[in-house]
Amino acid sequence: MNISGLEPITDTNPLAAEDPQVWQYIQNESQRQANTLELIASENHASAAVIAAMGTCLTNKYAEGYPGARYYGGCEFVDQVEDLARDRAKAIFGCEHVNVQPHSGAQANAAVFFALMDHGDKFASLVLADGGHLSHGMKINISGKYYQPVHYPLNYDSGSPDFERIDYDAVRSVCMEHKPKMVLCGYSAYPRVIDFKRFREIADECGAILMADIAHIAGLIAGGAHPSPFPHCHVVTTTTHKTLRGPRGGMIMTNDADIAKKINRSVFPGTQGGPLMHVIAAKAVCFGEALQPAFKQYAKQVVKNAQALASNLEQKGYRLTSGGTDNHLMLVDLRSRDADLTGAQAEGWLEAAGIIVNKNGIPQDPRPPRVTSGLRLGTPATTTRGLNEGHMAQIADWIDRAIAGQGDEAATKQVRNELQELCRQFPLPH
Ligand code: DSN
Repeated sequence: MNISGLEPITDTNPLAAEDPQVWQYIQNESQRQANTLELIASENHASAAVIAAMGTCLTNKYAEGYPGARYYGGCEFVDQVEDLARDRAKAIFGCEHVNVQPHSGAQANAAVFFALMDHGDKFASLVLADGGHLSHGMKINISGKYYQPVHYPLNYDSGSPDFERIDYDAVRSVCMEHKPKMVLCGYSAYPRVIDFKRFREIADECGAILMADIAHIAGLIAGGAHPSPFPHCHVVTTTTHKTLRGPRGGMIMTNDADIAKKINRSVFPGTQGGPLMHVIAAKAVCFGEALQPAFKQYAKQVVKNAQALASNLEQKGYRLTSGGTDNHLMLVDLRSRDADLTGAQAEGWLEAAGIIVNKNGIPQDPRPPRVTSGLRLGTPATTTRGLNEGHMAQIADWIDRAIAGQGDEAATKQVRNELQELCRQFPLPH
């Protein structure tokens, strides 16, 4: 890793002066981010303003409770911050009730489950291995231990035009058979548009609450590049740091006053204590950015870039699950290039060349999660950097060369040198 050009340690930076070791590690990470291309679909580059909000005195404040009803004195200004964050989120997503306190997406999901289901209740979701999330019913997660997941399938018929897409008829069958208390849609590795209206029809037919976890696509929804879960879903969770490009954190939204009341009690004191007010301030800043017209352009460009990257990879012979993408991510089936190639190998070769990705299982992957047959690639971070469809053709070429080189030192170095020139031309926003 090239970390030359680090700023010298000076006593004008309080962190550098007090703890040069931590400061140095942070500088190294900053240089790593600057000198590589980030294609992890769940990562992004937050703005300098978002990052500045997190490094403030709001971290000092205890504010258990909600604005106007706290268990601590001195909350006048943090109340304003939390109200502002909630109001901006309502304006972005067009909903009536928002809780901005969840520390993460998994915490938000746990709070919704705790609010709306009893121990042992059934819920329907997509299994992690098919693109779901660990908090959607993985056996060793609280969602799979305290509640009963029943999983609906994708279409597994390779001859079907809907291969590897949500099979809505099968969702309906599973839901009508099991009568779950909740139906959960929204995924971590699913490249296609989600039909929230169809999910609501199924939920209504089987008498279930409809929950959407829009962690991955929240920024696309905010920017009008993916349909909204409202008014179809009863409750919606998200993270704020993926396509939404804010601080690391979670959020829960609903239009139902009764659900909102239960959710608020479930977040605090049900599953969390004091909110992270410095992070909530950064959420407010992020939401302010998402309300700007430029964010619509950003969201649309994320999708255009993903589609450009997808078609360039397909031209090079890589099979993409479901045949492409409608959103910010794609799943590459590496076996289409070489039956023995694994996600773990490709992830390592790409990282050495300066392209950061994650290995990812593909639907019905015979290999275990630490190996996998696939890669998940996404364009939120490179789009933030200012890259466009033309750059995606170049990136597809680098990906292909790095994989074909199988870690060969000269081939890897060549890609890395070319890529660093692009990184220099498109610096990070912070
Ligand atoms: N770990 C996240 C992702 O990468 O999709 C989901 O929480």
